[in-house]
Amino acid sequence: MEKTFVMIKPDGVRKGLVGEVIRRFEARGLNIEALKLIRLSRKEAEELYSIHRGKAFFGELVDFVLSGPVVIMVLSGKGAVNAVRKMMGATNPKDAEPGTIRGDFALEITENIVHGADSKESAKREMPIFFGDYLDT
Ligand SMILES: Nc1nc2c(ncn2[C@@H]2O[C@H](COP(=O)(O)OP(=O)(O)O)[C@@H](O)[C@H]2O)c(=O)[nH]1
Ligand SMILES: [Mg+2]
Repeated sequence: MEKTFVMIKPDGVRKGLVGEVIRRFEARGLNIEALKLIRLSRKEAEELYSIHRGKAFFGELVDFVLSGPVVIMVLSGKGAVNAVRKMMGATNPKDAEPGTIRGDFALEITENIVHGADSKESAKREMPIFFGDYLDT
C-alpha cells in the first residue's frame, strides 16, 4: 500500500486543528501508520526542506517550522500521496480551493497548516528522516 509523509505545521497545532486535519485524512480512508507530536531539530527541518535550500524563503520556512510543536505522520492507502496533496490544496492558500485544508484554514503562504510529500520518491526520502527505525519502507 502506498505511504506518504504528512506534517501538521506549528500554525496548525497552535490553531487547534490537529484533530480536524487528522479527521479529514481518516474520513477519506487513509490509514495512520505512525503518528507523533514533536519539536523538530534544525537538522531535521533543513533535511525535510533540503530541496528548497538556497531559495529566498528557506530561512523563514525553517524558522517557522521550528516555532512550535508539529505533528508528523505516515499515512497509507491507495494513491495516498496524491490524495493527501489534493486534500491540502494549493501551496499558497490564496489560490487554495474551499474544501481543501489550506483553502479552509489558512491565508498566508508560510503558515499554510500542513506539509505533504509531493511524490512517492519524496515520501520515501522524507519518512526515514523521522520514522527510519520504525517503518520498513
Ligand atoms: N514565504 C514563502 N514561502 C514559500 C514560498 N513557496 C513555498 N513556501 C513555503 O515553503 C513550503 C514548501 O514549499 P513547496 O514544497 O513548494 O510547497 P508545498 O509542497 O505545497 O508545501 C510551502 O508549504 C510554504 O510554506 C514562497 O514563495 N514564499
Ligand atoms: Mg513540497
